[in-house]
Amino acid sequence: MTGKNDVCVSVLAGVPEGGRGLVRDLRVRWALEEAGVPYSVRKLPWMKERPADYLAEHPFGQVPSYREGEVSMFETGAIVLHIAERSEALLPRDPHGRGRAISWVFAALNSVELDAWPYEMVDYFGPGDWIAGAKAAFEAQTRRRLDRVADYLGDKGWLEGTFTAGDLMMVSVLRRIPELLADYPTLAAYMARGEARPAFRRALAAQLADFDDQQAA
Ligand SMILES: N[C@@H](CCC(=O)N[C@@H](CS)C(=O)NCC(=O)O)C(=O)O
Repeated sequence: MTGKNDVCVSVLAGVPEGGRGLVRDLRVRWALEEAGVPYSVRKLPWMKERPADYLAEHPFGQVPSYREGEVSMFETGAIVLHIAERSEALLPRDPHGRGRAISWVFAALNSVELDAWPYEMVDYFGPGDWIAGAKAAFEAQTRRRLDRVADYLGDKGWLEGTFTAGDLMMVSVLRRIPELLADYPTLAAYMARGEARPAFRRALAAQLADFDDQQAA
């Protein structure tokens, strides 16, 4: 039976091998698991034109989008914060803790991922002489961000002491650049702590289970 406020998340029906476990609907699935909210998925094919009804829901045609009754959202940061409103496991109720958690969600996306993304993507534009130089420059910029996150984390378990949506997003971003974490043992351990959370493991298993092999090529 479906209810009017049931949650539905759009996901990809398949991606190439290297993308499995990294598609961004995982962040939303993880938040839902932490908050104890059940959900269903709408599967979209990899690299295909999106129907008009989907573009009305997600203007860029990407995943994930999120529906909950009359609520229709896109962008992982916005969706995760929306889910976090439901659960103290993700967003502390005290104003200071809440403000710090929200800040870290934006920091993960708009400071760390913003710099890590060109580092990750530049390989797709190769080969070419400029690629190696660009890659090194993007790596250096990403490392400047990682230096600061590692310093701030120090020997704490989570960025602000207890796990929040900010950690969920930061761990999700770090998972895209594991090769750089070899030089950051505390960040590698932090990422592993995130990945060891039962809610993360359920979310990852669900993403992998939802891939349809015929469309994964
Ligand atoms: N800023 C967006 C990025 C979403 C995004 O890049 N989604 C990828 C999957 S991980 C996607 O749908 N790629 C296919 C495309 O861009 O058409 C968010 O955080 O939600």
